[in-house]
Amino acid sequence: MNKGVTGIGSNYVYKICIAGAESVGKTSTVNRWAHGWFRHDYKSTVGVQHYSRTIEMGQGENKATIKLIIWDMAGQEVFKELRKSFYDGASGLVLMCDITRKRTFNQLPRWLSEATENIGGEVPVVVVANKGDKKPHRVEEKDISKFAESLKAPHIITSALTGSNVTDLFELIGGMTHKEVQGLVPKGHDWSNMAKNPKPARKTSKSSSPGRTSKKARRG
Ligand SMILES: Nc1nc2c(ncn2[C@@H]2O[C@H](COP(=O)(O)OP(=O)(O)OP(=O)(O)O)[C@@H](O)[C@H]2O)c(=O)[nH]1
Ligand SMILES: [Mg+2]
Repeated sequence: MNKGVTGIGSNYVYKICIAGAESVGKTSTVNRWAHGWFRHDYKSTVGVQHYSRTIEMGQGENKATIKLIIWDMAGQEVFKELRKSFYDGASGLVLMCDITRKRTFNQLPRWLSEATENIGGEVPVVVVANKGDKKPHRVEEKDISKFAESLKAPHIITSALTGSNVTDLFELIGGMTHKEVQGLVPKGHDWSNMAKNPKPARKTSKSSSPGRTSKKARRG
């Protein structure tokens, strides 16, 4: 299995899949990160879209230039079969729900199973609740946190509209993926002590308990 491609010198390239129900804001979040813009109308993704951006990680000897290739999956049910082939070779996974739609949160275990089965092994996971700007929030953060912790994953609340925590999200999954693929942490590493504040605006250090996919992930 391809667990990410090691580039030349300090350059590394990783494939990250972003999965979750239709209209949770996957494409919007990636567009915010890769291009810096947001569109209010909904144009569902057909199949998959690709984005890439290079980020700098670490300092001193640990400094690395990392290119993330994001595979933005179509969330609509009609693309279920088509999606299967898109997960191959992914080194990291972002599971996204819409914090204003409980159903999209309840479906995350199903998305995890789909990704895990088709990636064919364990990869680091970040659980994301998007549309943090929008009210009412119908998914409580404690439930998001509990689910994420069950996967040993960090969770983060983002807004593609305002850009809140979007950069943090990709730095988080990029860093986790890089460390795992390059063996900077042992395989199966428990990320739960990784310091990452998903809510910088509040200056409260919400714990991040990073995680990974597992073949034993429960189905939803
Ligand atoms: N208020 C608010 N709206 C958002 C946010 N992110 C996305 N949206 C809106 O939600 C709708 C769906 O966004 P998309 O990014 O297309 O959702 P998606 O998950 O890619 O959907 P599929 O491609 O069908 O799987 C669009 O109308 C966006 O403008 C957000 O953070 N806040
Ligand atoms: Mg989309």
